[in-house]
Amino acid sequence: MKHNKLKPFPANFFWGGSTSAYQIEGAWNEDGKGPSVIDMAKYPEGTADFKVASDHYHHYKEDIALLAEMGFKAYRFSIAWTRIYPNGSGEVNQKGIDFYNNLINEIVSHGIEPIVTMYHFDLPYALQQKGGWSNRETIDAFEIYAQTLFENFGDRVNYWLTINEQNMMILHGDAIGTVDPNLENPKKELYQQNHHMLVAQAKAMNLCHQLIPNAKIGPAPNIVSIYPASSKPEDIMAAYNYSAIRNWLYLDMAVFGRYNTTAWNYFEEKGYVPTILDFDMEVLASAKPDFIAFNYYTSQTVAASEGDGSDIGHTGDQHITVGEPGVYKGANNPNLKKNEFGWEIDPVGFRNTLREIYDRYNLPLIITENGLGAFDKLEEGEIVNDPYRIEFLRKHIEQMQLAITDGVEVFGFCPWSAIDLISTHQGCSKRYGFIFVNRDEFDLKDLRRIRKQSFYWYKELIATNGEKI
Ligand code: BGP
Repeated sequence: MKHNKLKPFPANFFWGGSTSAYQIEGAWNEDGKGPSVIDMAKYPEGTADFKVASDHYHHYKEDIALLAEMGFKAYRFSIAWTRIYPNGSGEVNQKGIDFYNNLINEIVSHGIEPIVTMYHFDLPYALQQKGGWSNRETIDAFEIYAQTLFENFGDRVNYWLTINEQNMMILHGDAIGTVDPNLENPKKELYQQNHHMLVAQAKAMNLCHQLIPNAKIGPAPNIVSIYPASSKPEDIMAAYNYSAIRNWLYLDMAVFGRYNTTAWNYFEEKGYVPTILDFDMEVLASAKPDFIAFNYYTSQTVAASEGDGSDIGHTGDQHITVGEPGVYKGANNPNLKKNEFGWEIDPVGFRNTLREIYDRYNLPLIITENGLGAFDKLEEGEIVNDPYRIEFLRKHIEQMQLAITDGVEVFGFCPWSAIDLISTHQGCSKRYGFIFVNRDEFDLKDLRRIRKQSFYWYKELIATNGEKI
């Protein structure tokens, strides 16, 4: 729809940015922290691991001061489960609690709203060794961990996100580093793990409402509009299939507490039906999120399956469609340009996605990731020019405002990433932040922080509540 007049961004809109613990903190084995699956995973040769990352653990005061200088209203970060429970369960590590108390105090003292992801890919390795999410004990461990977070930080944290991109861990966990390489029947097992994560999420949402009634909690999947490659009815069916498996399986469960019909049918067809225990469905139906958080980088396009191996295109990236025989085939969208990493750029798709989610679930929305990875360069005079990032974000913010004008309730935008950090599986040269961190793939240099051109642009945008895009 064309609008003659745009609605302004709501007052108190959460302009902010996002990070995750393992990608920014470093200090991977300090102060009692246990190893996570990410610490133990193998990464492609030539890319940095996550051991030092941006060393935020030792720079957090300086980092939060910079976010405050940009005018951040909210900051989305994750808590490392292994700092709180080094073995996933058992003894609490007080130093981990202390670190996040200090971090949250720092954030709050600058008038920034903390938005906390409880679990962002970094499952405690000790739990993985006992079967990880295949083992129902991990549900109990997550519930206890959630309770510890609510009890220790619930007096200052009003916004909670349960699990980051559960759907990407199921669909692309091998690329992310979360899949146990020893799984015998990975796909079937992953949908069993998925079921357990959904139950764990439901329990955490209920617990949050009981223990800190004024707080709000929601899921944080990666949701994007799925386009059919053509108007061929078979292509449209493929888009329905992939939408159900990629998007609605997760949100239908989080919001309505039931399995999406198409996704369930897919489980039956492929032999992936999970074992469901008595009361699981009751727990799932009882839990209600207060909002939906989602990450959006690109739309995806699919065509009808050819029914053979040719359906499987590119593998190894969480934002490029893979395809599955008999279900859908990944396709390029000839209308869209790609970034340097082959991800299609689709700001209008962002508006489409916002509308699709809101029409379906009618809950307030917050974007917890959106952004552009690029090989930024530090120039003489402490200058980092990143006009491509400004352009990317500007176009997405414009479309978000159009979605708001369409009637979608959006209460925040936290692009990826607040500060440079290590990419999920492409090392540190692929940068996303408003703030440059001076290190190379393997040379840690001085890790000093440098404001990029986008820092000043975003600062002004926030100061004008999005009027000056
Ligand atoms: C999302 C993850 C983030 C982040 C982002 C960018 O899937 O939630 O943790 O890494 O993608 O991806 P990448 O780091 O692969 O460029």
